[in-house]
Amino acid sequence: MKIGIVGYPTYGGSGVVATELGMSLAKQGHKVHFISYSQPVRLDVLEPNIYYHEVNVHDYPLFEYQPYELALSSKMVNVALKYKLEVIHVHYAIPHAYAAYMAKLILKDKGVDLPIVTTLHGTDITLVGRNPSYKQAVNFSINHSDVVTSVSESLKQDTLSFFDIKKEIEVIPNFLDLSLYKPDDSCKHTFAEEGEKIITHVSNFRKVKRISDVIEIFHRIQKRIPSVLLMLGDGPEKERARKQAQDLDIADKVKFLGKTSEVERILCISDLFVLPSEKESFGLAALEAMGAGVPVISSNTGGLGEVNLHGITGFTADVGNVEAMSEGGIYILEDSDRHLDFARAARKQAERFAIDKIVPGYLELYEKAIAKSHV
Ligand code: GMT
Repeated sequence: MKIGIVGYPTYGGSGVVATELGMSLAKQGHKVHFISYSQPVRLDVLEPNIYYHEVNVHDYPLFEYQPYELALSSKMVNVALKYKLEVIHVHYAIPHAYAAYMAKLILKDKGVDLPIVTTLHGTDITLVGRNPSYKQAVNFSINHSDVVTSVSESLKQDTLSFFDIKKEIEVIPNFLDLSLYKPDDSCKHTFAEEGEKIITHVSNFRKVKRISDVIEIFHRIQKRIPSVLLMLGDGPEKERARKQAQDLDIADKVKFLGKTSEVERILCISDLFVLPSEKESFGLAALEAMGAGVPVISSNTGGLGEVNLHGITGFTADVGNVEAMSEGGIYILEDSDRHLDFARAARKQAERFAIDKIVPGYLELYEKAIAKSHV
């Protein structure tokens, strides 16, 4: 199959899912064409069957805002025609689904029918998409996609309640490559003293992640359990978090590691993962921790409860309930047999989301969409 994939190239979850999906399809022999404004961070362009097409936005002094959607639609049309794409899969509705619809119309004018698959990821619905500035266009482009998927049941329900949706939404959860998580404690001493537990958080440090709750939860846990906090990723809330750690006098225990390519290795030496987000349609970061056999303390917002099973793989609590989240963390960490039970359950739950179980679902949808377009 010749497949186009459009997504964000950055560290955000939707970009990671788009990239991992495309690379997995390429390994199976499909020709996968990535279209984005820069090369996706996890994309290995040297692998066979992978092609990368950069969207270039031509600047002009008249523009205060560059017309990215226009350039993206044009690029989709050019790639579709040149490489005879059979389907195009866009990740994150804004502006990708809208640009894809325009590309579809242009192609139709040239006698080509290109089915569009749109995957909704989270904030494109729950935060940005419902904003009055975008709502009409998002609603329209979801309804005009040939196939729509969402990464959790919760996100599907949010989409149906925030928008006027006439399309069936298929839930295809996010996935992970379990072979990347290999138990190896050898670098634990790099971050923690003998007897200290390692607590980890990974995100893009946006407000929605409630970074100050991460620090507060750790502050409470480390009073009872000797531990360090590893903060992986980067973003707008990072400096505030650093200051909070200083004010709480725990700066020496909170280590900011920035954007790292060693996420899997660091998860494999972690004892607990913390994700207290305000909104989280799925929580891929939590799933990745569970793949490494790390119990998770999270909020119960959005799709997090579909990933982190309360009392089994970790604990969930209402957004902002740092007391319950830190008590849950202490309960898991204070008894090594109990910790092992949670860790094993976390890994077992992650196995339900193994890449080879989930990706065939996307292929089936592509086939259906292509078959429909030939009718
Ligand atoms: O919030 C992020 O980390 C980035 C964002 C994205 O779209 O890039 O993540 C969303 O998509 C991820 C992949 O499907 C989900 O795992 C995240 O839960 C979701 N984030 C939110 O809903 C806030």
